[in-house]
Amino acid sequence: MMMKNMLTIFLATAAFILPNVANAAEHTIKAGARAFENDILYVAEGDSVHFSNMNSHNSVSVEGLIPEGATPWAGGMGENVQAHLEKPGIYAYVCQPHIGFGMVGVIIVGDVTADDIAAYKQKAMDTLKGPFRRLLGKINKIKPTK
Ligand SMILES: [Cu+2]
Repeated sequence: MMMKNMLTIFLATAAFILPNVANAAEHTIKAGARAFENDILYVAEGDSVHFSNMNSHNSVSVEGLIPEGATPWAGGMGENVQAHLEKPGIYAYVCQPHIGFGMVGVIIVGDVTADDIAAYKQKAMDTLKGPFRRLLGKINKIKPTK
């Protein structure tokens, strides 16, 4: 009985101290012919995303359009790269050979407000050039989570 109580206390403490580790989920974004599925994905802080079926594609995060201090990723062609999303906020990414087809996406990590989205959209409009502006269509579809 004593051991069981101690185990319960230990597990409760571990879950409290390590919420991201305890609850981290892995999501998959699949490369279709000329699009990511899903191209607008909502996940929790600490989750990771695995890009799959990347045979003739890549996934590269967009500089300046990931949260401050977040780790960027740059998968090579055909690489089923994994992104660890430790910082809350909005992450934009593209498939470099297919940006012009609109093969771009956004991942929303944790909670974002309407104000967060408006500020992100403004930054995107100010910085994205040429085919990268295809991202604006995805950003316009992001919904506040609180
Ligand atoms: Cu592609």
